Amino acid sequence: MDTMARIDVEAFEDEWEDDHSFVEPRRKTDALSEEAKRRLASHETARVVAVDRGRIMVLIEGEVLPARFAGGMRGTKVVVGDEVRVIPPRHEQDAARITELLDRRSWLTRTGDDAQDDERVVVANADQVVVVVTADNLATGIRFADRVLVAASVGHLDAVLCVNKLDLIEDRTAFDEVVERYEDLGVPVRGTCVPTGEGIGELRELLTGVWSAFSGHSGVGKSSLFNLLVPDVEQQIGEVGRFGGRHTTVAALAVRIASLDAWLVDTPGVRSFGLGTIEPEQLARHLPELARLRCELDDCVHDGEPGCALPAALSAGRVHPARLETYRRLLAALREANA
Ligand SMILES: Nc1nc2c(ncn2[C@@H]2O[C@H](COP(=O)(O)OP(=O)(O)OP(=O)(O)O)[C@@H](O)[C@H]2O)c(=O)[nH]1
Ligand SMILES: [Mg+2]
Ligand SMILES: [Zn+2]
Repeated sequence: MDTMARIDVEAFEDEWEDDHSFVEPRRKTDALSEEAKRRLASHETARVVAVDRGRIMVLIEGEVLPARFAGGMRGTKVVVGDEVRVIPPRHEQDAARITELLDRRSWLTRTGDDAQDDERVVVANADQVVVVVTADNLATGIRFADRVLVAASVGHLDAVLCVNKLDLIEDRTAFDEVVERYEDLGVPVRGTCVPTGEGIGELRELLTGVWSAFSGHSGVGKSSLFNLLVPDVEQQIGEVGRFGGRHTTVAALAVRIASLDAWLVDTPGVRSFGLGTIEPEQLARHLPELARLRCELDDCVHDGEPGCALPAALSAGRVHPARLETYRRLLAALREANA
């Protein structure tokens, strides 16, 4: 049953007009009276836990409820993880009304491809992104992961790398090498296997006490891991809404793991992770081993400039050749896209 889709928008806005207790949120809060500010602040804060097309579910004091934008908020977009102020519904069948979108602490955004600037926020306010790749497609996965790591740096998130489907490889040399390379950068790496449960405990440990969002290509096993990590997820999905039931994840969904004091966000798989909003000159700042370089030029992009510290760092092993290759590839892609 889909109650939200049946809400009559006009009736809804009539009700909104009549609601004199409510303060027009479009106005700058500075322009409001103290009394109005107090009323606005008294609206409860809620967390967006699911968004599927127009449908929004929010968590208010432990309860997951459908929500709609209040009249003055039309055109606003929220994503999973957003904090909003809401007026709780008066009747059980009603939707909560979102009256304000609060500032984001962090954001993971991507564009369709590097040439586009159609920024899509994958998740807001998460502490870390868990980039899921597969052991049998490691090179492709790492190219993807390097992009997500840049986006995580831009959006103030930490990152974890999860190499799933360990059962599909026999020789773990390449995997071991990836562990070393990324742990050196401060990115924890965990190898996992859903059928055997290998590595799940180690992954779970990294999730404790924080908000984590999965990111990865379609079919890498994000939802399988999610289901393993959140054993009662079926029940929670039932509560959250009517989005489930398909194999390929179509909408982001946040679920709380009470035993870990953690939140986990499953996201739909993506084909590409575009970095279209990043200026080529800014890119190096988001690769930690390059950000640390002290070159003569402040705005060195480590592309043959005089006094560049990169060659020395490379021969001293402080920059991994594979990561440099990544950097050069991304730099070329962003330059081409900006050209
Ligand atoms: N062999 C193997 N298969 C796995 C493993 N983890 C997941 N799978 C399988 O991979 C397929 C895709 O898994 P999903 O969990 O749906 O992948 P996803 O990343 O959520 O995909 P999207 O929702 O499309 O983004 C399913 O058939 C899973 O059973 C694993 O560790 N080993
Ligand atoms: Mg999925
Ligand atoms: Zn340099």
